[in-house]
Amino acid sequence: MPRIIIYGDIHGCLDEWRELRRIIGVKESDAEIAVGDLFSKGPKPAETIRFAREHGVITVLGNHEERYLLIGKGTKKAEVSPYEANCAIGSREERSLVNLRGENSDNTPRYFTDMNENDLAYMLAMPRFLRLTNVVVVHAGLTNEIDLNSIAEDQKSILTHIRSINFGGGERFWAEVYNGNQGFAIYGHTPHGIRRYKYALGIDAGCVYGGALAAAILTRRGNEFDTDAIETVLVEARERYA
Ligand SMILES: [Mn+2]
Repeated sequence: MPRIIIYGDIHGCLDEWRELRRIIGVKESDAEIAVGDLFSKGPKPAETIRFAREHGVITVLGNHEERYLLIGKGTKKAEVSPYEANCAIGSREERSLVNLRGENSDNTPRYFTDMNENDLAYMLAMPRFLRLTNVVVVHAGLTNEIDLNSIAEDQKSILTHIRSINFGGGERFWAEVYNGNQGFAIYGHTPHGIRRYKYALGIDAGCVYGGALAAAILTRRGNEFDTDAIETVLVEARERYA
């Protein structure tokens, strides 16, 4: 039976990702999804993007891809702060490939020049979330106020950045208070390991920090997925990269 395999934050840890895929025994018929942050901090950024593209992996936009695209637009690195940026990724015309390569930019990450136009096109096409009937895949998380069918501009960066929120006068991790109104959420971004909440499952096990790379494997139950039977698989980091 075809599987849906969802990977946590890879951050350029391509060797661990290959090993994880080997252990899972990924087949042609499986669908692969990554929760975003394919690069930054880790050893093989451009190679990881290329690998994802060439293997037909659907990657949900992470804050690092978002930031990369904003910098490519000409926004100075220091000016890109999570909530003010509001994911202001412009039109396709604004995001010229020359700028995205960083050829006109002072804050050019080393790996810009390793990427080709297909890699960039892959990044530009990353969705902010993926809905799979009763499951939603998002990089960082959700709030109970967000309606993914009509998400406001100023809510978009929440999906790529959220960690704690104000709730009842105190700070709480978003997933502790999420009521599941957009579906069962599978997310990365916060490297706290495999963590299960009533309506969410975190799968960033901090590979780039010397932790592990995780995958969640979904099993179908009719048209939906059985969120009580999500299998998780982990591969330990080969070293601490960040
Ligand atoms: Mn992140």
